[in-house]
Amino acid sequence: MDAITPLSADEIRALLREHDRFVLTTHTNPDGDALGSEYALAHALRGAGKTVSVINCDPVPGNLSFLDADGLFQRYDAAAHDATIAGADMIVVVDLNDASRVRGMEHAVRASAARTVVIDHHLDPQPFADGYLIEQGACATAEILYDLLEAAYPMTLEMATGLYVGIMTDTGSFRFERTTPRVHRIAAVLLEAGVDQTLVYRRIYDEYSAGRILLLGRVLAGLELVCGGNATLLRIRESDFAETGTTPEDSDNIVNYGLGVRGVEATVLLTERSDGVKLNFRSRGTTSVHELARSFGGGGHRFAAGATVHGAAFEDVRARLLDALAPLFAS
Ligand SMILES: [Mn+2]
Repeated sequence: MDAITPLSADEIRALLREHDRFVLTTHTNPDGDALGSEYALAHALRGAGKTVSVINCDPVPGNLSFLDADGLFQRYDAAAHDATIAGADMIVVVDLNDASRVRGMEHAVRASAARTVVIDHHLDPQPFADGYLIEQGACATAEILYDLLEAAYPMTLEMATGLYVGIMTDTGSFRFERTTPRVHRIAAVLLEAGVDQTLVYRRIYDEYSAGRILLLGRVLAGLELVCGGNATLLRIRESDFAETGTTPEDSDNIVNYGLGVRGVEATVLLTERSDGVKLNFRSRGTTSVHELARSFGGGGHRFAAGATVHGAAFEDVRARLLDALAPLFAS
């Protein structure tokens, strides 16, 4: 498969109707949009009498575990799940467009004869699926799913909760650039369906472990102003996780603190991992960081992107990063 075949929302709705045994999956380190989208789609399909397995390569982070109260999300294990993936008649991949981002599951997804469809809002889709519904202007995959599902399935509280989680988290709680009037109208429909917005926010952002707050303190203490005050760097060393009793999933969202400095247009969080350095890029909305992420082998969106540099030393990556950042603010 070497081309991207676009599918319309109507075509996807027809495929969802015609198939019976579904596997849903999403990217490594799943976030609120990834898991909320899976949650909403799984409940819509189950409500329509379909068999649905949600299988991800990584576990559900603690702050989103309220979506997993009924054990919906399964962590991929070849022995347990390859038969399910092979026996599915449709695979829906949400919030990613590159098969390598399902990591160890990639071979099973590619080997399955199931119809494989991608629903996503990232740039640079890679050919691996049978069809793609990609809207790069959508604030979240959950926004695309709302359009796909709302006319075809009764909006249950579970569906509305999943979609709200996806939209709330991917818009930075309704503040990022693509939070259009329409996104607020969708949110209104989801609240009318019974979503408790106070509870959802609290569970995701106000119930961190003490270790996470200690980790945040270390990151903030290490903030560096670079590029003449136009950018910041944040860092997490591997020892920071051990010493605060946290894991990499506890660093979700910390990157955004790098933009909270007057005059700063872009920020990068460097996270030291056992196999290299992970980079998270954020921009306030004028300077694109997408090409920068691509130059480190990653990708994402114009103003929010990521990359992982494998097998490289922390200080070397930092030096390369400073060289790559400088031209963005040269004029
Ligand atoms: Mn997303």
